[in-house]
Amino acid sequence: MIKANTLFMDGKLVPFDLAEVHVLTHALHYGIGVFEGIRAYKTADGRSAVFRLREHIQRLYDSAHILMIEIPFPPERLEEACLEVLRSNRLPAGYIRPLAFTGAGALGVGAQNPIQVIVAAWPWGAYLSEDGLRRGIRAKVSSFSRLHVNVSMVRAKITGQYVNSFLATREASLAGYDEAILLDTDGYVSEGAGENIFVVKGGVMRTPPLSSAVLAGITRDSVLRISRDLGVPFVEEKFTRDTMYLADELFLTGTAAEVTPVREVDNRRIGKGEPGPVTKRIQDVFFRAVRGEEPKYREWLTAYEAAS
Ligand code: PPE
Repeated sequence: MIKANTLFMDGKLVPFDLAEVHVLTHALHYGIGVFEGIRAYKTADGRSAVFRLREHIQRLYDSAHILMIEIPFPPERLEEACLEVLRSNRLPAGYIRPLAFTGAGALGVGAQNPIQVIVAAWPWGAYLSEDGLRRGIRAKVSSFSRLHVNVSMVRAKITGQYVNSFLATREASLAGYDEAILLDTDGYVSEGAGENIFVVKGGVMRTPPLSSAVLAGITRDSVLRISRDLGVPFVEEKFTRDTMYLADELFLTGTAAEVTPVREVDNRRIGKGEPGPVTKRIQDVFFRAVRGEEPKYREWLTAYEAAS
């Protein structure tokens, strides 16, 4: 159960327990909302920082633009709201969840109700477990396909689209796996239920291109930048399910999942069945970057003081 002191709702900080909506809230019925997941980390200098705050808030507005819902605040206000929520809850690290959704009023799919906005934050440890981050997880290709590009809006992080991810993760966990990997409707690998995916073979990294049915992950973008700087060759191209089985290494990236190695897919061991050298290097630089230990990635961090 998530618990906090306050959260941001429709323009101001409100007590956590008073942040309520009506049961006839339009978004609750039709999934009309856009959201983000952002992480804040403790940094090496004893302070704290939000990772790639501007890019996440920009993606929230891009998602809203695609869905044609207008967020009644400028982006700078929501960037500030993220920091306010962290400070007011005295969170030196945590997960931040901005959400904009169609509020109560009329019902009917096309009803035009006021847009409500919240930003909440809470502590959230490793998404796919600490052990998963260290040793790698076991994944299963889902029987559900990633929504076709003409069904979903892949550039947008729309709440309703997560029914697809929900079905896939439930199926995978009931079958005893840690996470689901979804293929697109042509049968090519697209992404995890809440993560982008990378394979490594012969020292070359591959990830599906942004022209396919994948979210333009901000962690994906960070990993590509880190790979370029490390001199790890990579290509953005489609690949098939069996390419995963034959990979030397496989890993998932996401704000919640960070950089999580995958040690097994569909009961086939990946490489040596443990995180490989490329994955470990990228994971290491990524965690150094979020903690402010890599000067060249400082621009990704927005510093704040947790205790005010
Ligand atoms: N694909 C999907 C489908 C996805 O949901 C995420 C994030 C990503 C890729 C990676 O994107 P990025 O966070 O920008 O690197 N998933 C979010 C929600 C997880 C949840 O269970 O809630 C997240 O990681 O915050």
